[in-house]
Amino acid sequence: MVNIILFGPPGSGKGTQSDKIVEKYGLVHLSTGNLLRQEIAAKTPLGLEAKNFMDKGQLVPDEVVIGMIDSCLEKHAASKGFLFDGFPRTGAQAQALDKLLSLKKTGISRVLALEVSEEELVKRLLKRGETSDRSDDTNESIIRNRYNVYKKETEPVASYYAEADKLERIKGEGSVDDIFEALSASLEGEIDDATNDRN
Ligand code: B4P
Repeated sequence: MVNIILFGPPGSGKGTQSDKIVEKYGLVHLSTGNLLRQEIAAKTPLGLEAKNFMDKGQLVPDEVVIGMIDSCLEKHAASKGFLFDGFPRTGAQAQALDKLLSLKKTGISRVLALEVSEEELVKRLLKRGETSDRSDDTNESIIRNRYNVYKKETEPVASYYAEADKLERIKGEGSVDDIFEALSASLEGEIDDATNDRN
């Protein structure tokens, strides 16, 4: 299995690039943001709880997202691998992911971290907020809160993967296609390596 994490602050292009990566490499896309928004749309108890946190730009409690990931891994047990988008976002989530993957005799192959300045992130998300129905994208102070939560709770997770020599930083500003090319260049080596390892 090849398991990739796409890491980065809110608005860095994780969702945008994930769609292109899963199409090219045939990985299963696991976006905790999308899964939570599906729960909200279906008005499930989990969705109603999550909405309270997301609307304020806060993280949803670890046990909620870890449970969602666990059931998705089970559902797609026979897949070639996973692309984790927006997960893990805390140290506890990173450790839980390692445990879940090791139970399946696999692990994280590579973490690609998109780097974008705060001002560019705010600009992108406010622009998306003009046309999307995402309530967390319409208010600048909520967007800045998401960024502050990222700096405090999520960014330190990068060093967890850097210590394991799995982290690669990629410039996330420029055209979508150029950024995808940089991600692909990094991934092709990784996916080839993983395939060769099995041979
Ligand atoms: P997510 O759904 O993960 O959303 P996001 O961080 O806002 O990034 P997204 O992937 O949607 O945006 P993208 O960068 O592609 O999280 C939403 C909320 O869910 C979180 O705040 C949290 O409350 C909760 N949540 C999710 N996962 C969680 C977890 N694991 N634990 C706890 N809580 C969790 O794109 C942004 C915009 O930029 C788009 O409009 C796009 O078109 C544009 N864009 C992309 N690339 C561009 C480029 N190169 N140039 C210009 N614009 C670009």
